[in-house]
Amino acid sequence: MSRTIIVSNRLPTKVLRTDDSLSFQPSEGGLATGLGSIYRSNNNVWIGWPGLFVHDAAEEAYVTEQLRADSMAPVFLTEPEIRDYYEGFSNATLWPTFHYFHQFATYVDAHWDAYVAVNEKFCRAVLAQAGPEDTIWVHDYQLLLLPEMLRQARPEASIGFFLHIPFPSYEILRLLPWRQEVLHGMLGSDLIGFHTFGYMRHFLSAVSQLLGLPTQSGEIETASHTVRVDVFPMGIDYERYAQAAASDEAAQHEQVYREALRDTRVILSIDRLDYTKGIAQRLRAFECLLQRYPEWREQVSLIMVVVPSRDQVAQYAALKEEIDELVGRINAQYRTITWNPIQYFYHAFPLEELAALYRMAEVALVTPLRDGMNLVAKEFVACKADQHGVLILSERAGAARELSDALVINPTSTSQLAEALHTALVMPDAEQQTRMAAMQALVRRYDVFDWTDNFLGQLAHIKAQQRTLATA
Ligand code: GDG
Repeated sequence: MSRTIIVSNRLPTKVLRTDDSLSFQPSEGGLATGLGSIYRSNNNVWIGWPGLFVHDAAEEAYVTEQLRADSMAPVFLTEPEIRDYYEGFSNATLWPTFHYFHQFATYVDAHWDAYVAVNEKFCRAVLAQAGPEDTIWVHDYQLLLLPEMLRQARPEASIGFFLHIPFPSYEILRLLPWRQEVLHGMLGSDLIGFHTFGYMRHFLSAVSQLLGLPTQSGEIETASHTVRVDVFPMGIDYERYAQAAASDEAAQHEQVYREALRDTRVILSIDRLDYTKGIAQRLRAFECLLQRYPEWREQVSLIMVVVPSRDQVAQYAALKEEIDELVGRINAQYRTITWNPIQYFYHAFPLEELAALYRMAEVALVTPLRDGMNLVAKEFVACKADQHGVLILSERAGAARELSDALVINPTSTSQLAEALHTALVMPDAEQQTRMAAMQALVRRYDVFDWTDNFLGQLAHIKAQQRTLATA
């Protein structure tokens, strides 16, 4: 019986070293939820890095055995590999380039070499698991070369690839010295998925201009096979968020928060620390709101959750400093004895508390400068049982293609953002409800399970067509 093999840089379980023992912690990420029912059924498997540097062969065997019991197969990476392949090429070259922050990108040959070598390592790990009839679904920018490596080894395999971040325009992609290699790597797939039509169009244009391959109606003819390219906007586990927000636990948290905030109205901002997320711009817009509309002083609080991420990298450390400084300055200028404008947290919250924040916020401020999709926007919508609340959403988040009932803004404009905040705070209940109901219907219908079914369904269909053609 054919199996489905999921491949991503990180496994959905993180192995942590505490003193002398190891602990296994499940990841809460959207991908882990969406694919949870897939990799745990039918003898399927998820291949990826467990987030741990193993000390010796015995430890490696122990971790492998533990993960095997939960349908996972680890790829062990060394510290130099993580430094050069992950922090280097993935996060300091591809991430900034694909998010249009090319001024932050470094182009280091040794990082590229490590990227190739680690993709090869993943390839060996997949080949050790995959039979000729199996379906292999590769995820994200850390593994762009893997589909073609797999294709070389298994010409008949069924290979899908999904990119979770934006695919940039041709003019940006061509800054990358290894642009052709990257495109060839992706084209090993039978099916390539993107969050939005725009990303797909950029990819097709890059393939045509840089590789000279014909691209017609979402299909690319390579020397060996046809590659189908399509749009699959990723969703969330709607019911999980709706239920978490409706739980007694969330209601209790909300009550505590409301008392602490003295019933001021709440604007919510939640992100990983990243320069793509527009966190500093958001703070300036909040400051502009307080300046321009003094009537909101002491009436509104901004709850800002920033989840630590990549803070060893220079740009991230600088951003953290900028945020600390802005928060300090704005709070110092506007606070009163009984009111603090910004409640700033530099740590993650457990899901129930996060749901309580979503539930109590009247406005969610989701204003990335670039974002593949942005799941926070969808989670906020899922948590609004009473259909009150306004989503302010950047036009440069993939989610804006679907959530057109949000207040869609250009995040570069402080003034526009401040006006959107004011509009959200004075929006009549009936309008909030109409907008929220429309967004809820969409986010509920196109959830993460629908996304998974759609992608794997289309991949199966493509393969079946290929097999029919081959035998005709
Ligand atoms: C990449 C792409 C694309 C955040 N704070 C807490 C917490 N979170 C969770 C959110 C959400 C997730 O983290 C963040 O997801 P995003 O989609 O917003 O952003 P990235 O991490 O950059 O993800 C992105 C995504 O892949 C999927 O394709 O949408 O564009 O960049 O789920 O809820 N979770 C908890 N506590 C927190 O404090 N428990």
